[in-house]
Amino acid sequence: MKRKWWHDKVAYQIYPKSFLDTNGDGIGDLRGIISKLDYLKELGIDIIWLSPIYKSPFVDQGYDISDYYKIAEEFGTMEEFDELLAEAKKRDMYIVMDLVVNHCSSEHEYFKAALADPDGPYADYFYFVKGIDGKEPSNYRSYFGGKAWEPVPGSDKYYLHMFAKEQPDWNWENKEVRDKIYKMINWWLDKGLGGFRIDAIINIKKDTSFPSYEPDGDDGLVSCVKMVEETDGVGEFLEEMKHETFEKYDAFTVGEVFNMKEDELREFVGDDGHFSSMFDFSALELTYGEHGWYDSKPVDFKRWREILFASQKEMEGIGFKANIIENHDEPRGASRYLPEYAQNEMGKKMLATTSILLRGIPFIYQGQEIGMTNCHRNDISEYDDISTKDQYQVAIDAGCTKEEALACCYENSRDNARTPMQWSADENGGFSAHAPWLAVNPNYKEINVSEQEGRADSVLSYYKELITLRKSPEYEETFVYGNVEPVYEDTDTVFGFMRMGKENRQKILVAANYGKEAVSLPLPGTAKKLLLSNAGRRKLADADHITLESLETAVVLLK
Ligand code: TEU
Ligand code: CA
Repeated sequence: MKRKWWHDKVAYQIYPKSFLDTNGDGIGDLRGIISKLDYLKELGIDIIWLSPIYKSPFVDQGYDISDYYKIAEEFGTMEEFDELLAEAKKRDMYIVMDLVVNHCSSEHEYFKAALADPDGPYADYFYFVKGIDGKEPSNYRSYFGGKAWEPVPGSDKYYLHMFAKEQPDWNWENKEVRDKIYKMINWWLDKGLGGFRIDAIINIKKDTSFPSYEPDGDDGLVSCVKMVEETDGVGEFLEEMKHETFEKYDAFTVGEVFNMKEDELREFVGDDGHFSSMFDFSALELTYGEHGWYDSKPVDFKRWREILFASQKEMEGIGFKANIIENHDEPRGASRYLPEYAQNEMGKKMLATTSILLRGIPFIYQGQEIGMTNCHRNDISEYDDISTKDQYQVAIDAGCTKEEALACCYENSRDNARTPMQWSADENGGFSAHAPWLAVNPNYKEINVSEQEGRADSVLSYYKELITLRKSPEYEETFVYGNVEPVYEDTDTVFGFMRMGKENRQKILVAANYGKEAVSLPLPGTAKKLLLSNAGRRKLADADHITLESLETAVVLLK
C-alpha cells in the first residue's frame, strides 16, 4: 500500500449551523468555527470536515446548493472562509468541504433556466423526461418519500429528484455538466482545501432508460436505490472526476458510499481508488427497519461486533475506511450503540475506545467528544428535518400512534445529531445568545464542554488521551497500519481486538466489556504495560489475566 498524508490523521465533522453562533441570530457561523480551532487542535484533530456552507435555500440543510461559488449568508462571507483556511493552516489542520454534486437546489440558476425552457439546452443539464400516458416516466420513490419525478410546469416532461423535489439531479451523462462540476471543484481546491467529503455519490450514474421495477410498498413505488443497484458504470465518472480534480492536488476524499457492489472495494478505496477513503456504514444497517423507522431494531451487540470485524478484515491490504459512530444523518452513537445500563461516562469512553482504535481514519462528529445523546421531543412540529417528517408520516400511515411515531423519531431522527453543540451550562448551552434555530437538548446543563474541560476524568479528557495514545510515536505505526485481530469472540459481551505492529513485533490489546457483569479473561500474551484505562486503573494486577468490570475498557501492550 502506498503511504498517503491522510493515513495517520484524525478527523472531526462540523455541522456549521449547530456548532457556534457568534452574531446572535441563532445560527452557527464561520466565525464560531474559527474561534474553536484551538479547541479542536487541543482535542487532537487534524482534518475538519464542514457540512455544506454554500449558498442554499436550506430545504435540506444546505445539501441543496443554489450557488456553488458562494458562502451561505447565514454562515458568513468568503473572506471569513479564507480566514478559516488560513487559521487552520497555521495550526497544521486541513479543511475538507462537502461536495454535493448528485443534485443541486431548484433555486440554482441552471435549473431555473431549464424550467423556463424545458426543451432548451439547460433542460439537458438535468433529467427532463417525457411522461408515459400522462404519468411519471417510472415508479421511483425518492429517498425522502413520495415520487422521485416532479412534473415540469407547462410541459409533458418530468424531472428526476432522488432526494427532495427541491433537489433536482444533475445529468452526469452531459459532458458540459461534468466539466462545470470539475471546474468548480478545482476552484475550491485552488484555495488550499485539504479535500472533500463526497455526498450521495453512488447515485450519479442512472439507467437513462429509467425502467420501472416491482413496487416495494403499498404506494406502488419502488425506492430509487433499486435503479442504482441495477446500474453499472459509476466508476467511469468517478475516475474522470478524480483525474480532472483531486489527483492533481493530492487531495483527501472520503466518499459517502452506500450500496457499493462488494467486489468493488479495491476499485473504490484501494491504492489509486476513486476515493482516499469511504465511510464504514456497515453497522448502520443493524437498526434499519424493513419499511422505515417504525420497524427499526435495537443494535444486537454480537452482530455489531461481527459486522465491524468483517468490515475491518475486508480492508486489510486494501486501504482505509473512515470509522464513525455517528454523523449528521444518524442518531447519536451513545444512544444507539450503548445499552441502557451503559449510558454513563464510562460507557461513552468504552465506545470511544473501540471506535477510535480500530484500523481506519477516525471521524468524530461534533458533540461526540462530550458524549451528547439523542433528544426527546413532544410533537413532530418540534422537528426540522425533512426526512424525519417523512418517516413520522410513514409510521402514522402504518398504524402507529402519535406516541409510537415520536418514539421512532427519538430513536432514529437526524435531528438528534443536529441539536446545538453544548458548550456550557449557560442559556442555550452557550451555543447562542439567541433562541437557536433548533432547540438545544435539555441535558446541556449536565453534558457540556466547559464542565468537562475542567475535569480530568471527563469524556472529553478521555478523548484527548485516546487520540494522544493513537498518535504517540511509539505506537502510531501500529495503530495506523497494523492489522486488527479479533479476540474474545466467543464471549457474549467483550469487544476485543489486537492491533498487530510491523511483523507482529508490537501487539496491543483493546478489550471492552459491554456487558452488565464482570468478566475474567486470559490475556492473549503476557502484559507489558497498561496503556489506557477508562476505569482509573493504573496497572494490571496479573500479567496473564484481566478482569474487566461492567463497561471497563483496557488498552494493553503485550510482550
Ligand atoms: O445523505 C445521503 C443519503 O443516502 C441519505 O439519504 C441517508 O441515507 C439518510 O440521510 C439517512 O437518514 C446525504 C447527506 O448526508 C444528507 O444529509 C442529505 O440529506 C442527502 O445526502 C442529500 O444531499
Ligand atoms: Ca450566526
